[in-house]
This record gives sequence, structure tokens and C-alpha cells, in this order.
Amino acid sequence: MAKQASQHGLDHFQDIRFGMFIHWGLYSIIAKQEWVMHTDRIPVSEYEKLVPQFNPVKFNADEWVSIAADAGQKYMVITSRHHDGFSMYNTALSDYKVTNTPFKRDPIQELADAIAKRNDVQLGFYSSLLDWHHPAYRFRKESGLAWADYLAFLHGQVRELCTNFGDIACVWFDGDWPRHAIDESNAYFEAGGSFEYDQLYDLIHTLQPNAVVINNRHEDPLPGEDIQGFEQDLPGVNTAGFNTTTISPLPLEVCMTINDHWGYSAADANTKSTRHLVHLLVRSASVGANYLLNVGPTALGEIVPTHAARLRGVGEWLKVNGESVYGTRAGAIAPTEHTVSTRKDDTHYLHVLNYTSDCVSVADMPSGVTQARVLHNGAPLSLEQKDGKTVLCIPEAHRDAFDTVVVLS
Ligand code: FHN
Repeated sequence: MAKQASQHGLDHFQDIRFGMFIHWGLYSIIAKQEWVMHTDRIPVSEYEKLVPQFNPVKFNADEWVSIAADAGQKYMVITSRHHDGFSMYNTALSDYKVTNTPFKRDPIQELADAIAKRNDVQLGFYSSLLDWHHPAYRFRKESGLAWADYLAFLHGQVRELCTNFGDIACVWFDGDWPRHAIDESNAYFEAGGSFEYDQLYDLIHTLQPNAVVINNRHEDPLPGEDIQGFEQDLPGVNTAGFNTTTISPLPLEVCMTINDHWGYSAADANTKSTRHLVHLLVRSASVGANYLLNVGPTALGEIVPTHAARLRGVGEWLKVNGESVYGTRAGAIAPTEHTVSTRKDDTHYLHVLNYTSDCVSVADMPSGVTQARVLHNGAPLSLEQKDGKTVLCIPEAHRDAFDTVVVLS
């Protein structure tokens, strides 16, 4: 039987609820998102010309970690290597890496060091299963290499990620999508191989027993995966067009972009409002899912100021209302268009997201609830029974602009 993360790791991952996703790499220079090598059909030899241009002189690991911490994000998942095959840390397994750019520094090591100075954020790694650059992935005929060489590289990098940076939160795989393979991702089918997930996952669970494994396959989870992930949609919803609507009993995670792209895209000004981000966070929490919210830093190494400001806005809300998110599990009160709920044992948190009128009626109030108060100021609210429902009226003075949390106990 495949190993899983420790129970402590699984519980902890669910307790922390909110993370920062970071897509950062050579593609940030072109500023047309992380798939630009594929969408613009850039040959490897041309794309490699970005290497001597990468010099993110404004990168400051302490600042990135403090933005995440201010936002209330408890983990950061950064692209150690995206589909373009460029490693963003000083891997011993490739020369195609950040330390061979004019920047010379290892930003992931710097993030790990910045995180080690504090105790409120953890590091996790995105690792791409497909690789548009590695000679053993797409270019076996030309290079004379075998699929086994690619596996040795992939597994070797995962070993590095699990040994070089202290305790990590997760390893987050991407690039194996059985239901919609692209040309380049077919390379491993052609090789007749597999990613040898059993060994890969066992490696992680042995080296980092508390780290969780997520594989963004848009499919039911495989043995050894600890979390089921959903991309750009809440669990069970499929507006993005590639998510499975089947929800497994595993803990869940929703990943989303703060605008419309993962990697930096200069033309994308469609940043989600702080209010909407709070709603997506609590809607995720209400169905038992973490919310991993992506930013795509610039080629100079900055988190876009508007993105940082929106994140900090979420953090302001969490400073007062965090009790209704961290350490909670899926709510017992069914969600409606305007309300969702989270739960910690016998305490229920009703999140009032929109006011169509002054009062909210709850059809399925959990038995035993006799008291209600507003979380941010402690104001008591009365619970009235009407037509078989519990009605709560929230005076305007007690409302929060994003989400008024009512504690029901
Ligand atoms: O192809 C990637 C994409 O670039 C990005 O990394 C997202 C993040 O979930 N995952 C893939 C698409 O499913």
C-alpha cells in the first residue's frame, strides 16, 4: 500500500487553509504568461536566450514572505521548475538553472532562509512533470537518452527539494493530464513509460513525513496522493472546463489566479477585488478546501503592487476573522448564494457575504445552537424562529464590508 503523509501533516495542512502560489521563471521576462514557449512556438534554442537576460534585481525574499504573512497565507508553493524546464533553484541535476543567469543567486534558498527566520509561513514546491526542454523528455531520438534518464532527473530533483530546504509543506505536481494531453505532454506516453508515482510519492513521504502530495491531474486522486486539488473552480464545479466534478474523501485544495494568468502577464489588469478574494477563501473553507492563491511576479522579482495590496486586504480581514477560517472544517449549514458556513467542533461560523435584506434565515441550523454573536465585535444577535427557520437580523453598524461572521454556539 502506498504511503500517505502523517496524520499530523494532513491535519496541519487543513488547519492552515490559505496559501500563496507563485509562478515565476524565465517566461516572466516575455511577460505573456508561463505557456508562452508553447503558445508562441518558441524553439528551445531561442527560449534559452532568456537565460542571460534573467536578473531580478528587485527580488527580496523577506518581502515576499512578509506579503504572504501579512495576507494570512500560511504556505507558499513556488515553481521549482515549470513546463519550460528551467530550474529556479541551484539544482545539481541541470545547468539550465537560475544560478547560471546574471542573477547568480538561488531565490528558493533565499525564500527558505527568510521563512526559517519566522514561524508563520511554510515553503512548498511546484514541480512540473512535463518538461519542454529536457533532452530525455522530448528529444530522446536526438539525444540518445532514454525515458529512464528523465525519471532519474525528475525523481532526483524531488529528492533535492525534500532534502535541501528544511521541512516543507507540500510537493505539488503538474503536467500529467490524462484527459487532455497536449503534443509535448504526450512524450511520456510515446516512451511507454510512467512517472513511477509509487516510488516518487514514497520518496516524499519518507523524506518529509508531514508534507502532503498534490498532483494536479484533473482526475480522481491516485494512491499516495494526500490532497485532491481543483483549479480555478470550487470542488465539484467545472467552469474552467478541465476539472473533474467527482470529489474524493481526501482533504481538498482550490488553486486560483489573482488575475487571469498564472505567470506574469503585463497585459492582465483584471485583478480580483479583496472582497471577492475573501469570498473565494471562505467559500473554499466552507467545503473543506484550502485556498491557494497565485501571484506571478515580474522579471525584476517584484510581486505586482496591486496584487500585494489585495492580498494584504485579505490579511486585514483575517486578522479579525481568522478564527472562522484557520483550523475549521467544512460547514454543517448548507451554503446559499449569500451565506456559507465553517465549523470547529460545536462552534459554527455563518459567513454573511451579501445583504439582500437585513435578516438571514437558516433552514438547517445545527441542533444545540442557542447563541449568536458577531465575531469582529462580539455584539450579541437574537435568534428568532419563523416558519421552521432560524432568523438572524444583523444591524448595519455590525456588518463587515466583505463578510460578516456570526459565531453560533
Ligand atoms: O499548465 C499549468 C499552468 O501553467 C499552471 O501551472 C496551472 C496551475 O494550476 N496548472 C497547469 C494547467 O492545469
